[in-house]
Amino acid sequence: MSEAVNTLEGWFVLHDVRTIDWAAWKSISEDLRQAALDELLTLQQEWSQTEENKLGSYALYSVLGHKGDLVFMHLRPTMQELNAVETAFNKSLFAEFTIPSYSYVSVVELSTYVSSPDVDPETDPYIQGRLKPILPKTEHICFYPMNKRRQGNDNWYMLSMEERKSMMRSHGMIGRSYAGRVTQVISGSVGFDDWEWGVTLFADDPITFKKLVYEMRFDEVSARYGDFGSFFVGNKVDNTSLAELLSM
Ligand code: 76R
Repeated sequence: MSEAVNTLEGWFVLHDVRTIDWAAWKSISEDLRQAALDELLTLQQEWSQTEENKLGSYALYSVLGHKGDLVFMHLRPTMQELNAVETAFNKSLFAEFTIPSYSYVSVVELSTYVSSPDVDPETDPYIQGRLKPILPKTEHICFYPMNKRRQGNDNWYMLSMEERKSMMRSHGMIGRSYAGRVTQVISGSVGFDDWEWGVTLFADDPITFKKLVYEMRFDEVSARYGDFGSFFVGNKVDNTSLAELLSM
């Protein structure tokens, strides 16, 4: 049996994609729409406060295409807290005008393929910061789930630790050449959701997503062992653009 890599886990993650029921939203009064928006802004204020207190993080993007209209990304220290955020939103007036279209449950994960053995992950501020990330406020988000392939001769889980380490090193080198242009949050979802990882990328220029993902396709770990789910791409929504997006 090959040796499993040791992983470090941080905050739990929920990607919650909603489609707006525009016909229903349009059919209610301006006052009711305003009340729903105000309540949503109050929820957002709570989420921002949690983020300021470093007890979680939050991002809201409007999704392009028919896969959904909004993606809420929440991070919390426990599954209970994450579930509470989801439930609070579901009880809100605005949620009555949304249809859940996709969700993904995972936990921020760092593997130790390329980590230094001299560092104590429990106390190292850099590692702790990556495990409990405050999400960047970039203009765009890109999310997709993925697996490592287990098929015939292409079985990631049958490779030796040394082989996987060397491929992950090459992967990390490509990633690092995008430093400053993209921030990635890798979250593990084995046992939690339908794929093995969630990949969330943040960038100000959406072309960076295309370039990075394309370049990685040529790298062995993605070319040979990567299987990918649906891609979601979105634009940042702040309070002003949220009001605009929802105005009739
Ligand atoms: O943690 C680290 O930064 C060290 C190096 C590193 C690891 C261990 C790293 C760096 N990644 C790691 C693990 Mn990654 N990553 C992806 C995708 O589309 C594709 O082809 C794959 C999706 C992208 C775009 C990406 C970007 N990475 C992983 C794992 C877990 C593998 C396992 O445990 O078997 C997955 C699934 C995965 C997938 N990666 C980086 C990036 C980028 C941009 C970096 C550089 C980060 C930096 O140094 O700032």
